[in-house]
Amino acid sequence: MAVSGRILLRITLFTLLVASSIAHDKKDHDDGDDHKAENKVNQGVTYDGRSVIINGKRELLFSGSIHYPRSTPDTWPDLLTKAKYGGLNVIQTYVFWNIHEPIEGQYNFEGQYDLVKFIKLIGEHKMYATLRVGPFIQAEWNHGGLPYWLREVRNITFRSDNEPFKHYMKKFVTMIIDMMKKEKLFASQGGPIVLSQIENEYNTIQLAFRELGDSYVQWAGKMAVGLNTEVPWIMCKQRDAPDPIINTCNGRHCGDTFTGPNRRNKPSLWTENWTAQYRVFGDPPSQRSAEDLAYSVARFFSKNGSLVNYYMYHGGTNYGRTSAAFTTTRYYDEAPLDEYGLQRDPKWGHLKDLHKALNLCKKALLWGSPTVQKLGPDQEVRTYKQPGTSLCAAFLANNDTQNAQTFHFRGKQYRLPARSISILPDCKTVVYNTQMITAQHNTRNFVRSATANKNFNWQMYKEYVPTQLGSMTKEPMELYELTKDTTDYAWYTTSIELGPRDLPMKKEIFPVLRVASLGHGLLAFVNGEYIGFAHGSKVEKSFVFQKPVKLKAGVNQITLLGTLVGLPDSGAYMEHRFAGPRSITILGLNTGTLDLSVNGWGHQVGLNGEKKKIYTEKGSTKVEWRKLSESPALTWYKGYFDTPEGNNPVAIRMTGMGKGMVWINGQNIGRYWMSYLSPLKQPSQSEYQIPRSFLKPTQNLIVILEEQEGNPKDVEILLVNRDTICSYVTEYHPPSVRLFESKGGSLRAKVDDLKPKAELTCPNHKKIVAVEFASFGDPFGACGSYSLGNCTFPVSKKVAEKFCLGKTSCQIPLDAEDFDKQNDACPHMKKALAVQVKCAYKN
Ligand SMILES: *[C@@H]1O[C@H](CO)[C@@H](O)[C@H](O)[C@H]1NC(C)=O
Ligand SMILES: *[C@@H]1O[C@H](CO)[C@@H](O)[C@H](O)[C@H]1NC(C)=O
Ligand SMILES: *[C@@H]1O[C@H](CO)[C@@H](O)[C@H](O)[C@H]1NC(C)=O
Ligand SMILES: *[C@@H]1O[C@H](CO)[C@@H](O)[C@H](O)[C@H]1NC(C)=O
Ligand SMILES: CC(=O)N[C@H]1CO[C@H](CO)[C@@H](O)[C@@H]1O
Repeated sequence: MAVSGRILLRITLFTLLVASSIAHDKKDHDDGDDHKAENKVNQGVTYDGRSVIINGKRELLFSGSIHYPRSTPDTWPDLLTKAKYGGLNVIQTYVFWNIHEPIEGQYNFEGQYDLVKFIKLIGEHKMYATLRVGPFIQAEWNHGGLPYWLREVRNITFRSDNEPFKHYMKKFVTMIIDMMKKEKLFASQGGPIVLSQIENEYNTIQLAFRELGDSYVQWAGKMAVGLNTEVPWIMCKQRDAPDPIINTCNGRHCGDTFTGPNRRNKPSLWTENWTAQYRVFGDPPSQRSAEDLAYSVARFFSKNGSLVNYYMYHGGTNYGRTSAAFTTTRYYDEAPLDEYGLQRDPKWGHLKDLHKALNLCKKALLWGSPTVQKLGPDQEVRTYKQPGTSLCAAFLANNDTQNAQTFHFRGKQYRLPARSISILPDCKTVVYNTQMITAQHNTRNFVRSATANKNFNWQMYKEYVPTQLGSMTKEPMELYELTKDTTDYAWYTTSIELGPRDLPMKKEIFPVLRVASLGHGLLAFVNGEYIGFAHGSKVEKSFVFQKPVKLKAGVNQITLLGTLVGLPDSGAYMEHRFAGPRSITILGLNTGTLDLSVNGWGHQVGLNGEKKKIYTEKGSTKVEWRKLSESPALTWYKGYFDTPEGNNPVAIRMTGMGKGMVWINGQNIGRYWMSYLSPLKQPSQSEYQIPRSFLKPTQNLIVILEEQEGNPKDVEILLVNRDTICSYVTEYHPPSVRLFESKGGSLRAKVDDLKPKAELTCPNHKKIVAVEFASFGDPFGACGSYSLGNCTFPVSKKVAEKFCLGKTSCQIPLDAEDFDKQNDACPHMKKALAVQVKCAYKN
């Protein structure tokens, strides 16, 4: 141990930690993370200006958001294992009030909603948990997590100093905290929960409530602290978080945008670091590169940060009707674990390496003192040193977005790519650069299942379109209030009597039906006949439907189907949002414009198919299904399929469909929307996850409700894998951080290992069955689509095959003799090696 006696005196408090983490270092090999959280916490949790303190020790916390209702319980252990292996020691989740208490006083904590089981599993995986109770959570979740019934409480104003709201908020928060305490889940009781959050990004709406906003924050803080959890509370995006609550940062670049804790004795914590951007229907895919994410996190930790949380680490799926208005069913698919729970590389691997690099700096970071030195207009070095010891860690930052830069630091020269940070856990050795990925890459494949697509035997049932309904009011009723979040659909009917002289004379001129709606979508029918569909968007929920219609002399029935795609989840006064048809007129009649807005409207909540639950085996017998023929609007389709072969995740691609919902064996897998194209002229989401736990071996019932004129004949069931893996490494690359160990502040690694090499590992112990591409020279492109550059060693593929074929994991050193260096076609060029292989189970 290289720690001198003098330091031991200075830091007696921390010697235990130094000793224990060195003990950890010894056994670390491949996953080498020296921060295996000992989840047995018995001295509780506190904090100081540097970090959260668990069991009396400062900690670097690498946290990821995984939301229990966005995956099925059978997959939780796998997700948590992958998170832990990715170097996380904390899992953060919201608590979703509206699924737990859908009807006032009626609770549901079963299955996917089993919060206690999820938190316990986090503990069993030896990780900590952050519980974001909210109870307002936003989270692109239906109604931001607030139950619909809360809207109907007299005189309620959400999220303000309002007695009815405070009453229900306190009641729910207290119930959740009591439930956690009863199960001994707080760290103070030996459980995994080390932090809890009250409210959520309140600063963004606080001004709207003036002094009632300020007093609400004070009240919420006091109420939370009064629950005596003995672990710290946090408020994200809350400058004025009352003591002792820690204000934390949410955003993309908290290292540069966060103004810091509001007290010197509070640590700098980053509770939401967006791993991408959530998607709404109509959006193109979202990207956030592994390099950019790594840069922001390295920056934050170089500036006193001690906790980062990836929002999301696994996004998962918004099953059923759980997503907020217009949000896609897939959630943060671009996270380190994709929608299907598969490792998205290089994001997953590059962050794993980053965590390892930061952990190698842990002692210097947590007990050293920081200095900053400018080395140029866009270059600086941040160093953490403990005087009189060898502890020293440095972060070299090149903020020039265009050019690589050369640094001189402590007598050595370092070259940094544009906009990158290098991490030197001993102030000498670069073990990681945010821009140079040594982790492998992969691409996702959707493969048509051989078993499942054999014979769906599709049948159809056309939903009944009512023309005259009771429950009359003068004006059409507001749609949220009408549906009360029990369905996405409500019918509106009215009728008008026209004389022959009201109608246009010429045959080819039609009157126009015009409906101004507050959202979200609308189907119009005249005399039972489908006229068309229109919808709003996330940004502008209201829209105008306008279509020529055939009217007849006599009584005409106008029928509208108002549709919703989730309640809103953000902003002030959420209880005062409205949707549905507002102003209905018929233009182009001889008598002029006819206003039907106060014509007297009948209503019906929900579709007949929903009422009869025809998406279940039992309910499906209650209507008469026909053979697939034409595809009219608003039709149900029913078929059967056998469970896809193997054990890869399963998806359904909704080719040929418009908009609607899918049920598998009676369970709603979410809303699909193929007809809403992104600016790339493609659906925002074409594949929809089918959890394996919803399936039985054969004869799975699939029921689709299609609102538009889709036809399911081209729908297909797919198996999802990431079995195409790649490596791209240059001669500039730092050695893989995974090879290093730390011994009391100094680094250790085998010298042989320090040379750059391509490293590949198949998922799930599969084997490399083919080398699909290999070039040592100047290859370019991305995993799945590499191309040869101007210079390549012809033996590249043979070399890759020699090192990798038949193996689960392989390494190809860039200086391998097999490359036949005598015949170097481009001797003066710094070269790269790109390899792409295919993994499979070998029989
Ligand atoms: C609702 O608010 C109004 C105006 O503030 C007040 O007069 C009334 O008593 C309140 N009703 C209830 C049930 O609290
Ligand atoms: C980090 O903490 C040190 C010591 O408390 C302080 O002097 C310094 O300003 C902090 N740096 C940043 C970027 O917050
Ligand atoms: C890098 O540039 C950004 C944007 O100009 C700035 O906010 C940040 O402080 C800079 N960081 C460094 C290390 O110079
Ligand atoms: C190949 O060489 C040409 C001419 O020097 C150059 O323009 C091109 O960018 C090079 N291609 C690659 C992939 O480096
Ligand atoms: C940019 C971004 O993704 N922002 C999202 C971060 O996560 C919260 C979830 O609480 C969303 O509300 C933000 O829109």
